[in-house]
Amino acid sequence: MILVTKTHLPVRKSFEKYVDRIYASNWLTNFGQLEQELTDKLKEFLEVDNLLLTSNGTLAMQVVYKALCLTGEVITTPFSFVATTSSLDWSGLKPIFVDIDINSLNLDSKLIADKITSKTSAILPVHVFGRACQVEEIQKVADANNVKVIYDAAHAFNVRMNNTGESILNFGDVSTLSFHAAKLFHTIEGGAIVSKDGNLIKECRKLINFGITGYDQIDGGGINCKMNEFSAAMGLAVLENIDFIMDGRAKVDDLYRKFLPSELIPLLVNIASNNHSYFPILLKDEEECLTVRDALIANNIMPRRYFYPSLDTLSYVGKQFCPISRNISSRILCLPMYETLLDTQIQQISNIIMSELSL
Ligand code: T4K
Repeated sequence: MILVTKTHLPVRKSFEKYVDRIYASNWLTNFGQLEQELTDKLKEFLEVDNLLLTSNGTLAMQVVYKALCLTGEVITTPFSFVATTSSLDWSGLKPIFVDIDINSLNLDSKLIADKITSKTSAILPVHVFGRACQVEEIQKVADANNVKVIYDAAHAFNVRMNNTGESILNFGDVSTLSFHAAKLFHTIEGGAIVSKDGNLIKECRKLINFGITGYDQIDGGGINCKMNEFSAAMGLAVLENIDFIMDGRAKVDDLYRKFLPSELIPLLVNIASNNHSYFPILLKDEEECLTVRDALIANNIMPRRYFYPSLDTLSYVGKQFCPISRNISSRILCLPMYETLLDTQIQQISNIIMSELSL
């Protein structure tokens, strides 16, 4: 079976060398030495000023909403994983959807201003599939309307601006990442909050540990979403192989582009690098999408409909309608993407797709 992705497992010895340190210290969670070491290594690797590890990417977002004291409405994209919307709902915030740009598949920055009201407290764009949003344009709208910008950067590990090499995580007020097992860099379950604002990260650090500020001091309402030491150990071991992972995925991406017609492959944005976190293809319509999917499944290949359904159709978001997102959602498929996918497998997947197309 070829699944849409395959967790990168470092060789056991590499993981065990960190696990041995956990056994030696008898310290399993609550800001341990490996959590600190991974924080430092990720800050250095990603070239960001402040980074706080969390237990997953969803709670990272919810902690940020709380730290920024968001209220009312948050403008966001309907084309994402459900956590982008559900995290708002869990925090008592109303998602207001703005449709996506057909090329980047990200929130269309030109449509944001029209949806801002007196209740809007923030904009929550997603760098979907690791493709950078129009960060400058979004910031202009946010500044003009005095609202915060939180990037759901769950897919955007090590994405950098083409002109400066700067991390995409440095834009907006804050970015959140997911380090789930299905991500190119992972800590089993995990996530991170990144911001240039050290005070915001300090506030988030308090919030992820129940609001505890000292031995017998609690300041405000917090939650528990710290990263444990076993997750940090996995992250440290995976980070040792990050070049292999990223180079391998770039080669898979190149081969798909060689075997598949460019009409199937959504345009890449050109302002930032591609981290090859996903390989989406766009079929003519939903019927063709399902035909291709079923043909792949019949051959034990499991692509995924990332992201279907369009989030503006969720039952709990009220009546909202984003036609471009609905259209894209109905005909997109993410093909298997991971560094150890074989050339022969990429060829086989491409052949099956080609045989089902009416090009
Ligand atoms: N924002 C965005 C834009 C996101 O995409 C996500 C998560 C979040 C926020 C929230 O972050 P977290 O709270 O999750 O940290 C998966 C992931 O669970 C989820 O993290 C991810 N996005 C989403 C896009 O994909 P599913 O339901 O597709 O997972 P699942 O179990 O079907 O796994 C997908 C594939 O990954 C499998 O076919 C094979 C591979 N896999 C998976 C697991 C669990 C492995 O090889 N090993 C594994 O252990 O959601």
